Amino acid sequence: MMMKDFKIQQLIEFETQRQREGLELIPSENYVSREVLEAMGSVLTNKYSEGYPGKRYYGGQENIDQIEQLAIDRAKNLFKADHANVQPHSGAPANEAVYSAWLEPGDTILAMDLSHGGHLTHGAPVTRSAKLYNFIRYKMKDITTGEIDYEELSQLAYKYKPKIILVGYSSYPREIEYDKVASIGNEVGALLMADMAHIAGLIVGGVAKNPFDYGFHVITSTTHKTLRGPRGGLILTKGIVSNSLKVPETTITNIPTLIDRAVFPGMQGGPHEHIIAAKAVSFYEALQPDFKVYAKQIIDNAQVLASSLKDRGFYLITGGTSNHMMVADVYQSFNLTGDVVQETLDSIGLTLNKNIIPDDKLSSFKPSGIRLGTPAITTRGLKEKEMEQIAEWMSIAIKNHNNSQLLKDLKKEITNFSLQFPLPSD
Ligand code: DSN
Repeated sequence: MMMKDFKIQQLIEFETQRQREGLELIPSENYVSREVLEAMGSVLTNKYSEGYPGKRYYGGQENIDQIEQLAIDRAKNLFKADHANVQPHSGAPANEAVYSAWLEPGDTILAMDLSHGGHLTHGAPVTRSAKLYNFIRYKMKDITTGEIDYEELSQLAYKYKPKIILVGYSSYPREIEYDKVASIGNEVGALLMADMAHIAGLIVGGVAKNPFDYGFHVITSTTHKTLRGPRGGLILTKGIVSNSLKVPETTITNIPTLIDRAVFPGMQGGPHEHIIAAKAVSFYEALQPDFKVYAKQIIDNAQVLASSLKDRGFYLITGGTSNHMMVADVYQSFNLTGDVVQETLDSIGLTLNKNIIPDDKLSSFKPSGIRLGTPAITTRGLKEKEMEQIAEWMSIAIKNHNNSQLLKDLKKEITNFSLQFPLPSD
């Protein structure tokens, strides 16, 4: 399509080219299908539809209601949930909506320390939630294995009686023992909340555990990471929404109703129905049998990438990975900070992100670590043997980060390689 706005058109073309010529290793990114892109770019963006299917404030909803209901039904099916709210604009508002549905200002949330893997919205001091609520932190017990300190978690839960215990992380490469957390949470009467943004696609692909199987009450997620949908958010619960107009009491039975009201009208106005349609399309794709093959390949690739990196001297936090991501302490391994490694690899077409490591002595702008993962490169069709090659490129580039000619040669090699693996939307 030719746009009259040449500047934006050209920048979109440059970005498409950048994506084609490089390999995306940021573990929270992915490449969507053409169908997902087309739903996002549709006339659905023209429509206002405050409310929920069958209960809207504006007319003209006969198609919108069906679209949103399909998204809801497919999300429920994927996650074995009783209720889904598909309206949150992204992961941060999804988490905030749960907090505001269940908590009063000043209430306590027990969540993972941010340097040990917790997300920004799990209480980073700079966020609105951290100003409103009282966040208490648990950590890993042992960063060489990644085992969470469930004993500390239990002690903190008894001491502070949190209203929410939150699991699910942004830079944690191991599985969570949901049963242990659920039994602690049930003893202290906390809402059990799992932020599954990073591993949602692994759960629905059957290669990671589903927190609902262990009695969790609420799952939040983004839809654009391993789930491979549009940029957006999602909240899933057990139980059904009440049709009563009365203000619901803060009980577990009422959690679906409390959350729906916290999203709209509590936090958001008109839902983005073009994005909701794209969510529905990506949920349809995730329900197909080949999504299970994709999810398993993400893990298989991550296993090979982790061991290939270790063979080349990368010190991996927790010793490796059980999911799609790895966090490497490059300061310890190569005496380079994460930002230098990120820039070096960017220059050869491998994109990953600098990342703090547990209890990092350095700053978040110049941290000790990097974070990388396999969801996007697996979508491109890369398999185990290409993981070894990526680790080799990373190692050569990092060890020769001052050799600009060598980096240029690597960039050419990686461009030629990447072009053999088209984007799914090409
Ligand atoms: N920015 C996302 C990530 O990279 O994990 C989380 O919001």
